[in-house]
Amino acid sequence: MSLHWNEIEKIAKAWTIEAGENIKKALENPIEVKAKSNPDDLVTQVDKETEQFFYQKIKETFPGHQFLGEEGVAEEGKLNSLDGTVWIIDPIDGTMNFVHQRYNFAISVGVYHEGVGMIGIIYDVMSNEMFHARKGEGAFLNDDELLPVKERPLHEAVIGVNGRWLVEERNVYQNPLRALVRDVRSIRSYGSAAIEMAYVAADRLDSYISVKLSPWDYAAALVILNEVGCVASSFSGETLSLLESGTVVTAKPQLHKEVISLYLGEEF
Ligand code: 2AM
Ligand code: CA
Repeated sequence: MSLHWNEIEKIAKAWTIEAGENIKKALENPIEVKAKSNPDDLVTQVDKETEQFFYQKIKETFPGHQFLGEEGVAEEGKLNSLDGTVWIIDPIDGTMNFVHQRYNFAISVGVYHEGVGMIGIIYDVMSNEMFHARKGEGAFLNDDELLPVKERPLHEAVIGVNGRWLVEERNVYQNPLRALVRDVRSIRSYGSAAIEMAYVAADRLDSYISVKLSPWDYAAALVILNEVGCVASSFSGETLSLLESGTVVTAKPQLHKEVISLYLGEEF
């Protein structure tokens, strides 16, 4: 069984590197950008081609596996169960960075078996940093093993959060988030949830918080975070769904408890 997952992990990493090379090549030409749900929600032909690349590879190599991707290229339509082995993929996490900066975006690949996270890969394409983990085998940044995380008190914590959530009037969490941002040492916003959660695992951030993420944003991150002893849940402390979007708080365990009990866990 463990050899099986070892093989799948090797294949998944090789495909991720190849997809990254294709994305770098695509950046040599103009990128065609379209808006999705709103004018700031962007998608490019590279997002779609990259998802298609993974979908084809998975269907050819593992015809019995299921597929969930942000751009919805799967011919079988929407995923509605986590039965068997499921690949959950964000072809480009941080599309706005991809378009505006040509930097700070990642390919995120999570592989789950009967709902349990087995493999997580977050590949920051331009910085050549691959964060990866296999269940029970530790987490790595390229060839270096990541250490189990050490706690830092809340007032010394640096957390990843998108500043928009602090000024968005319709966001019911605006006030508790503002209180949290006042109390921590500082905040950072990199524009790619996958990279920010990988940074929590690598101890570059103490926590990452978002009012809305989707399964493809965090599927890979959950596997990596778990291996270094970090915790992830919704703002009310529930396990994250792999089929629905929602609020997300990831952090070192003690900090996670404090953020939920003192700031985000109550109804406001
Ligand atoms: P994306 O680039 O794959 O869309 C930006 O703060 C982060 O939030 C990115 O990881 C982005 O992923 C994600 N994101 C942006 N809009 C989102 C939405 N409506 N639902 C879920 N995730 C979103
Ligand atoms: Ca995406």
